[in-house]
Amino acid sequence: MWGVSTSAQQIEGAPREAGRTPSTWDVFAAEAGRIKDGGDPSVACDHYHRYREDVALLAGLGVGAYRFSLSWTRVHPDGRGPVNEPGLDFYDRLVDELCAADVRPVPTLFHWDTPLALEERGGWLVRDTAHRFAAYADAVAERLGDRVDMWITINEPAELTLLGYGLGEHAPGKRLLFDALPAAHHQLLGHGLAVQALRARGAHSIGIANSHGPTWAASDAAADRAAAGLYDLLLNRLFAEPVLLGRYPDQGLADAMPGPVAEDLKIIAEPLDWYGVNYYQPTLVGAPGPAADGGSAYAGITIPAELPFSLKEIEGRPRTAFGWPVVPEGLTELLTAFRDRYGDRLPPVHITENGCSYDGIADQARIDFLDGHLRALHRAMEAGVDVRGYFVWSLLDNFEWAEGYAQRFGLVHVDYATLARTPKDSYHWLRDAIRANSRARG
Ligand code: IFM
Repeated sequence: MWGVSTSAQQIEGAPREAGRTPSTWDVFAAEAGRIKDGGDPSVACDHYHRYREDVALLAGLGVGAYRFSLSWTRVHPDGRGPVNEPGLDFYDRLVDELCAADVRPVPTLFHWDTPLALEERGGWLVRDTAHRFAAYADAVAERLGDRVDMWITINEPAELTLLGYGLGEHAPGKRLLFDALPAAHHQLLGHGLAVQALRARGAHSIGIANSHGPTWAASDAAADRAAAGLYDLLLNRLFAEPVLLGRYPDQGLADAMPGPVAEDLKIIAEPLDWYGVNYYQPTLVGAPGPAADGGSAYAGITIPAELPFSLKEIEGRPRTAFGWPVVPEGLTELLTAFRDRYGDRLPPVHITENGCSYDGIADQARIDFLDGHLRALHRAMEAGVDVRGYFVWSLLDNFEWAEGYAQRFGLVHVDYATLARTPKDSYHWLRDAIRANSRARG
């Protein structure tokens, strides 16, 4: 399955249309100094009004599937019932348009934009949010379930936990360090409850989109290897193992979680039809430096010295405009490691995100990136990993969170002054690759 991905907060704009209320990101972006260059998502790509043009771009690209997310506050402006039908109408129209263009709609229910009304009551630090999320999943499935058969519950709970609640670099801007762990548990619980809600509405293709990457030790020294193991625990195993194995990878982590954890894990481990992996890069990890260093800087984010690891630059690789190293073979390594780690507990895999930021419409560097990663994916498949789909991040240049509009991940260029869309060279390259691949497969 070939697809592309986007998310509501990053492309839609129209923050007050049809009864929508603010999300955590609307409020966070309005605070001085939070977003590079002072950008905010209030217009973004204006996809809310231009979705027909964007669906035509999808059809022209020839993808079979489109992964988008719903803005929870369009559906539940107060974070709870009753449903705001005019808000849900937008997704009804979008799904109709996709079906008419023969593009399979693949909605993600939650991609970081928590309703402000829920954040004010504790957000993902409190258990109630998981139950509110399940009620929202039920409402969406009731309306769209006649045309949608493939669902994603949540996107990258690791990033929301680490960047949003741990380090305060993303909304909701809390700097709780390890006290952020309950946010991970409640997102995972919300995921499990949403799987139950979707299945009760007849859904039969459900997955999660977790971000994963190999973690490499900066050296063979025991302290570096221990730090890399800890980072692997926090980025990969903390989010994969509850879902795939029904347990936390480490008793210390389980003990840090609130509520009836053993009972919750049974819900979190509801069997999935497939497992979504978002892959961008490996991480090179070392022991923490001296506190006087003030921590390590990584992709624009400062890892405080009090955390038990430091992140290092991977040298000798091409870099994206974001400064991220380009390491396609990390995708092969990651997928084969997951297969070895989880065996038959790992369902078929979809790559739910992979992509890069580069400037320009003549974007040969993006073509090289995609080409390299598709070859790496192919090698994982040859090694026996059951991969069913590949979704490029992203269809459009868009609001890249704390980076504002500085990082362009799109196959389609967006002129933010005029909102004109211009397909880049990579769009045409991918269209041809999809065509050739479909012919090869008959
Ligand atoms: O833009 C983000 C997306 O929202 C989540 N995954 C990573 C992308 C690039 O940073």
